[in-house]
Amino acid sequence: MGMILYEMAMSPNAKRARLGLAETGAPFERHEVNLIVGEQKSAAYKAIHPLGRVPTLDDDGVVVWESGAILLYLADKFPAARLIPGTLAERGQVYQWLTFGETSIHGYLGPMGFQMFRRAPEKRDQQVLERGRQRMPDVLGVLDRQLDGKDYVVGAFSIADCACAPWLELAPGFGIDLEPFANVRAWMSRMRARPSWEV
Ligand SMILES: N[C@@H](CCC(=O)N[C@@H](CS)C(=O)NCC(=O)O)C(=O)O
Repeated sequence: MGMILYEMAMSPNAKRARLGLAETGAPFERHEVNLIVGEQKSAAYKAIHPLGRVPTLDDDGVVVWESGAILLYLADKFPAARLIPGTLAERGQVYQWLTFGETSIHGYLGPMGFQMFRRAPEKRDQQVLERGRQRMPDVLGVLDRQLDGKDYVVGAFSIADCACAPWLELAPGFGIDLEPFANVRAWMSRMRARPSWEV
């Protein structure tokens, strides 16, 4: 059966997992779950992801959901892909920035994305959008300083990059200006240039 990624192509959380999968070089099958028509809440899908969200990885019967967990699983399964560094100190940094991607970045941009993509313009909760626009510059400043002098978040490419980049791609469309964050912009360009970005 091999690896199957249940995803929706345009979902940034799914893109995190897909980036990791593409970086391994291993074959995998993509199964589109149509979130717009509610396929994620079907009984069949909830049998593999009880919350009814994407992404989910099914690796020959080993089912993992939560994009961060999928990335960690892939890093363990494919050591030759070097998705995570070797020393505990370096791995600690990857865990930190991977979690930063899930909490600090997704924490603001996820709810903004829900308003932007799932609500009609006149029904959008402006407080959610305003809070994200106010708080994200702090988050971006921290990431920008971390990237100073580095090609990727912890130096070498890792799953931390896969966890942080997909939501940031949407930030300008949500009214968040990336202009002041030159290191973030340069790193996003490097991410877009990797073949995995287009998979
Ligand atoms: N923390 C989860 C978040 C997953 C998530 O919220 N996915 C969204 C798509 S970006 C989803 O499936 N939403 C559908 C729904 O909640 O009904 C992860 O990183 O995998």
